[in-house]
Amino acid sequence: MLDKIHLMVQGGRGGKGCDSLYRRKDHKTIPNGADGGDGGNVIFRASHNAPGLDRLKLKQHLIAESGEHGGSENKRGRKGEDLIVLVPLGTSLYRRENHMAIRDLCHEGEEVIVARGGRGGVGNSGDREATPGEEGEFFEIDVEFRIMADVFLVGLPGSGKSSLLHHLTRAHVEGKDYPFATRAPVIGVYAYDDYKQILFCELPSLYEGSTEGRGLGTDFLRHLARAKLVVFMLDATMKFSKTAVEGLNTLQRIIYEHDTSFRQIPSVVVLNKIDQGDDLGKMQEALQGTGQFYFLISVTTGEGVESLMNFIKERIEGESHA
Ligand SMILES: Nc1nc2c(ncn2[C@@H]2O[C@H](COP(=O)(O)OP(=O)(O)OP(=O)(O)O)[C@@H](O)[C@H]2O)c(=O)[nH]1
Ligand SMILES: [Mg+2]
Repeated sequence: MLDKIHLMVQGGRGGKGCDSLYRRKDHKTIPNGADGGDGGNVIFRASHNAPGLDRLKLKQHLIAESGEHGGSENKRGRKGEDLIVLVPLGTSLYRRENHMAIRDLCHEGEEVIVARGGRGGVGNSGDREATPGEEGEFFEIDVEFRIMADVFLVGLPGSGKSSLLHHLTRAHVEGKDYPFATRAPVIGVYAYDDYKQILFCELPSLYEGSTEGRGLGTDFLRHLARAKLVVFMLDATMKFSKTAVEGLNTLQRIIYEHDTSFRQIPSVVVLNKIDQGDDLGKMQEALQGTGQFYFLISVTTGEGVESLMNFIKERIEGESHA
């Protein structure tokens, strides 16, 4: 899935004002040229039905319709149609020249004018001087999509993120018996109490080498920007870290180095596969020492999962009432 693209957007050109004279029977000339129509605006609108950014990428230059030229006999030019560009919820727009944010579009129907159409020219009626229409605004913009989910699963390779996601949401992922099986973010919806839901997102795995571009890199971490809660997934069988705390430190270092503001996101530590781990008492003690909320679970046996979910529900519900 492509989630960062560069586009050129341009408002429609304003229609020309008309320069026209009407000769009356008494030979007096009367100017009767009308104004041109304004050019259309380029508007970005968030929609659940929007295609991915891949589709927009195919059309790199988006231009709204021009206004019609003014006519004689005071016939005003029609305004150009606005060009409405549908983008998925979670899209952010930036001016390319200075990377200034234009707007985050996070709610259905939310919209912003990105390039205004040019004003239509003035016609000569009423003895004004006829003018051409103005050009529409032109901007180069960066369009970035970040997944809108409540809870992000961030973890060591093979720690059981896909297994947990599938267990909770029936998302179309499966635990795989090899690491780095999840190569792109996966979303699942956890539904409870008839009408409530929590959106989960599994991100590809991180480990020591990720920041050197090994494994799957760290680009996908920008999706965390709108996370309400991060779950740090560790593996009690210690395949990718010597101890639980070392694994946690690795994960935290990588995401906080990626963006220091991620430190503000509430988090919880989950040590999975306790059905297979040795020396759980020691691990628990070490985790206790980090001052983090933590849960010991096994997705395979279901142990601890309910307590974890009660914690998550409380957190997310608290967040939405805040
Ligand atoms: N014993 C045991 N095995 C588990 C548990 N949870 C997951 N597994 C197994 O661990 C392996 C990896 O699980 P995944 O869910 O694919 O792990 P992941 O974190 O999504 O891994 P990647 O995304 O591929 O890096 C699979 O073979 C799972 O069946 C558990 O609680 N206990
Ligand atoms: Mg996975």
